[in-house]
This record gives sequence, C-alpha cells and structure tokens, in this order.
Amino acid sequence: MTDKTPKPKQADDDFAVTRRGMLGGTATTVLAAGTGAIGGAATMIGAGAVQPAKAQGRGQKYALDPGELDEYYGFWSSGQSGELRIMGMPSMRELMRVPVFNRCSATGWGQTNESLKVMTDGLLPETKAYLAAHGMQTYENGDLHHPHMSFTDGTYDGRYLYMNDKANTRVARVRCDVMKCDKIIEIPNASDIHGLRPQKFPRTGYVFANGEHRIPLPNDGMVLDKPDQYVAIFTAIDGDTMEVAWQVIVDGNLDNCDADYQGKYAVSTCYNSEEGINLAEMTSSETDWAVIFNIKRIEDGVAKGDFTRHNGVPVLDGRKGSPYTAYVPVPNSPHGCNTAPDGKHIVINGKLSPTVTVLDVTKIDALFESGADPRSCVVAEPELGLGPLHTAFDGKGNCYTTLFLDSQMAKWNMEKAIRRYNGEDVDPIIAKTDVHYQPGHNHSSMGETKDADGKWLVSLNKFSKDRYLNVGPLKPENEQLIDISLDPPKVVHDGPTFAEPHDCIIVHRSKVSPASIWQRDDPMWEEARRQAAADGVELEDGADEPIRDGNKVRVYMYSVAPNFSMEKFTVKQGDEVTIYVTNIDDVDDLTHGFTLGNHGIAFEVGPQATASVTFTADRPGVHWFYCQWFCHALHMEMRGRMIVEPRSS
Ligand code: K7E
Ligand code: CUA
Repeated sequence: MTDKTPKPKQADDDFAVTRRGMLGGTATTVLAAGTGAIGGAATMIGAGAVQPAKAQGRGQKYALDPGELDEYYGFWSSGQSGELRIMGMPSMRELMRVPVFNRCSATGWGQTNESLKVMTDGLLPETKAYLAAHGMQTYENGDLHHPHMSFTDGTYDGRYLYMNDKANTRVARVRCDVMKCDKIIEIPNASDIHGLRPQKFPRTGYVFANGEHRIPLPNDGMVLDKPDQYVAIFTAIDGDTMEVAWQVIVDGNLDNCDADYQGKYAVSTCYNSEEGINLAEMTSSETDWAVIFNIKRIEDGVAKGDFTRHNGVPVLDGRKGSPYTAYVPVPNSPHGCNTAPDGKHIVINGKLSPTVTVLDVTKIDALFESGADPRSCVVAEPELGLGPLHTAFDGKGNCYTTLFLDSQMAKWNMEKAIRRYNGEDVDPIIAKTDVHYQPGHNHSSMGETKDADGKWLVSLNKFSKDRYLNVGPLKPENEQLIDISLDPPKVVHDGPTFAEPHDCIIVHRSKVSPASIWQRDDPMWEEARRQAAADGVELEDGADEPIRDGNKVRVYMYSVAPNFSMEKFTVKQGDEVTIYVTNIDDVDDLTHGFTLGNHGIAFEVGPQATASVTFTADRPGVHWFYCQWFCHALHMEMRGRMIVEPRSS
C-alpha cells in the first residue's frame, strides 16, 4: 500500500463494518438473547463492543464483488426522461434503460416500424390527426412516474410492468420476458395520468390509473372557462388486453392510488376538494379525501348499463353520494397511498399535514351502507413530521414514511399508531433517519407485496445539493440506500440519478426471468413477417436484391457477425425504402445495429430479432450503413453501401 491519502470517513467506516461481518453477526445474535448476555458479548467481540453502532450488527452487504450478481431487480421510473430503468439492488448499479415514451438514439425506439406501431396503435384518433398535421407520428416525450409489476395472489408474478405518462395521458406496458415495451395506450376522457397501481388480488387484472387534472367531459371546446363543470376521471385498464374497461367520474383532483389485498377496493388520494383551479383555491379547505372505489359495484353498474359512453368507454358517475365510491375525509392535500403487506391497512400520506391517515380495509364494507360515518374506517393518524409523501413497509409491522420538508425517513410502528389513536400514551415513532435531501418516494424490497422482506429501503431524494462534484446548474438527484435490517435504519450508499426517477420497485430476482435471446416467432415483428411472406421472402434468409413495388422498395437483409448479407443495395431517388434487418446470430449478448449515415437512422437488432425502418431515399449518391453495436473483432468492418440513383430528368 503506497497510497497514504486519507480516505473519507464514511468509506473507512463502512469498510471496517464489512470486514467485521462475522463478528458483528455474532454480536447481534447474542444481544437478541437478552440484556443479561451483553456483558458476555462485550467480552467476546472485544473492541466492537465499545462502539454501540457496530454492536447492533454489521448490516447487510451492499457493495458487491466484481462479477457478483444482485439479489434484486430494481425497476425505476425516469420522470421526464420517459424511459424505464433497470437497476441491480442493493448495489444500485444501473443495468439497462428501456425506452418507453421517449425517442431513443441507441435502440431506434420511436423510429423503427416495430416501436412506432407500439407508440401509435393506442393513440386516440384526434391525437393521431393532431400529430399528423404537425408532421409527427407519435409523441416523443413522456413523464413516467410510477412503474409497477403485475401481481398474482398478492405478489409479483414477473409477467409485465405497467407505467404512466403524466405528460400525454398514457399508460404503457413492458414485457418482462424481453424487457421491451409492447403496448402504449392513450386514456380517453382523462387528463394527465398520474397515480397508477395494478390490482394485487386475485391477479392483475385491472391496472388502476388516476387522471390528475380536471377537464370538461367531453373536452371539445363547448365548455371552456367553467371549472365547476370540469371532472377528474379514475380509469380501470384490463392489464391483459390493455383496453380501458371502465372509468369513474370523481369529485376533486386524483393523485396517487393503490389496491387492497382482497380484490374488493381501490383507493385514491384526492386533493382539491375545493375544486379550485389555482393554488390558493386548491389548498384553502382543511380536509380532502381518500376516495374508495367499490370494484364489484362498479362492475355491476357497467353490467346493468348505469353509465354514459364517451370515446367508446363506459363512464360511471362516482361523485359524492354515488353507490360506487366512498369519500373518507382526510387532512388537506394527501399525496401517497400505500397498502401495507399486512393485507389490512392502507396509509394515506398527508403532504400538507404532518400526519398520515391509516384506513382499515375490514371496516370499508360498512362505509357503503347508508348513514355510515365516512371516517369510521380510520384507525390511526400518527403525526410524523413535515411533508409526509410516501410510505413503505418492512413486513414486520413497521412503516417508513418520507418527510419531504424535514429531509427524513420516519420509521413508525403500525400497532403502536393504532393504540395511540385509541388513547394510549405510546409513541409510534421508532426512528428518524436523515436523508439528503427532500425525499419524494421511497420503496422497500418487495414492500408493496405480501412478501415484503424488510431488508432494503431506497429513498428517492429530489435534491443532491452538495453530495457530488458540481456538474453545473443542472444537478443530479440523489437516491440513498438504507439498511432497514438495522435499528435504527442506516443510510449506507448514495447514487446520483438523471431526470427524474419518481418512483421504483424492488423485486426479488426469483420473480423475474428474462430471456437471453429473442424467439423468432415473437409478435414484436409480426408485420415484417407478414410483409416478407407476401414478398416470398424468409426474414432470416434475406433477399439478394431489393424488392420493388412501384416507388416502394423493400430491402431484406440479415446480419451475422461481422457481416450484413448485402454489401450494397441500389434504390432510386424518391423511393420509399423499408429496410428489414434480421439478426441470425443466436448467441447471448450478440446485438447488432444498423446505422444509415446522414439519414438520421439507427436501430438495434437483438439476437434472433428482426427490426425495420422506413424512410424516403432522397439524397442521390453513395451512403454507407454500418453496425453500431460492438459485435465482433471485425465490428468496425461490418458495413455496406446504399446507392441512390439520381431521379431521371
Ligand atoms: Cu411526485 Cu408518485 Cu408523481 Cu409522489 S409522485 S413525490
Ligand atoms: Cu454487428 Cu457490430
């Protein structure tokens, strides 16, 4: 060791803790046996015993050795970047980016015919018309806040991830077998989808999505500046077909939502009971609501025709007094809505109130009987600190609530909070952990399922301030890994992130098993397969020459490292050219790409996949195409020419 540079204190400390792994574990065991054993423990572990923090246990290992795999997948949103990110947890290493609502330079998402089909099929006719009139095929931005996995029987089932786009009122689905988006739908009648959660039981089933802003219904210009006629819309999407099943009109603005473990109810936080349109109006009332949706009653209402159809969707009236909803008064402007893994409690986070409100789902049936006290399902309302936004759980009866204004994570006990509400003199708060800074969402390992395991918690902090080297006026955000197996919980790792992960889930790796290469019969390139069949071509064999069909030209090539099947192809200026590339390599990791120089065209072709792009060849001359995905020692040589003959005059 020649490096004498002092190490940062934090790193030193953690290193020491890690090295003491076995020793610390022993201390925990002995301490757990009872106070009488502490003396013995001190003798046994020597120096460790005089440092109380270490005497409580070593904590879990979060820094992995080279080549070591993480225990969890983290699925991260990216806010205004519009993509999904896959992290390894607990190492917090970013493993992959999955473009969803955004245009991706690397993969060609938003440019290939296959991705454009996903991005355009589910748009409303008026949106398609608007985009076409402005020379666009689809939106190229999104605001992806809430990624959640499909459930079966109260836990993740590894089929799909669902996510919202607040910017352009859409909901998307990502297939977990290939980690690519396969459906995006625009939600009619609503404005700006925000809160989104899948049904937990018996399965997903429905994906519940909140339209945050209030708009006229229909929003066709007939009603304008008359906010009293605006409505907010709660939507249930069929997670299998990705079609809207039904919608419910509510009072106020919808924010976040969650589902119960019984399959009976969904719950949304609802602010702006004042139905104001500016900040002062929206926050003037002391109370807002948690709105409870009675799924069975709504389905019955749809079956017996108690709805109005808008844009082809049955829309039920769930405003106050309707049989479909119950409005539970909670303090002003609630935000997060989180169902506890005990299957019984739902936590409504106060935001402008220092409290969270706990609902007992077993008391919700009674709310739908006439004359019920709407607060009779409230069983606790602990005061935690300033700005409670979201709550996570450890499956051991404890809850972890982000305090935005206090920059803290409050650990509190559900049972104690209930006893306190019932008048006992007991403090439900167990610990407060400083985070850096201003946390929004947090999430615990498997925490939104019945399999919550109480190991890790991530705090997604909106500001990194001084935590990293300054990179200019735009700074990263900061996510912190907290070991919640320790008491008090301890921040063990920082991770900077680019705009702007709102939310995440932490899924045990046993729940997910993606494929390593594509299946040739994958539906993603169904249309390419159909067109090739019509042209008498097998995609994996390619065609020797372009196939001409008027001024439409189709080029079928395959790639096998380090070659494209065509060294050159010739088209005429003005031709509408479609290039299909099929990667016939069937080896892990062997992705090819196709970049056409000076045409703004580039896309990824995974092993055994087909991808295609359509453009007009309007530049006479010689244009090189090449593979941009490093695939072989001769990757740099993997290229060819597109020859464009000038239009004959
Ligand atoms: Cu900002 Cu989930 Cu969109 Cu809370 S949300 S912080
Ligand atoms: Cu193929 Cu690089």
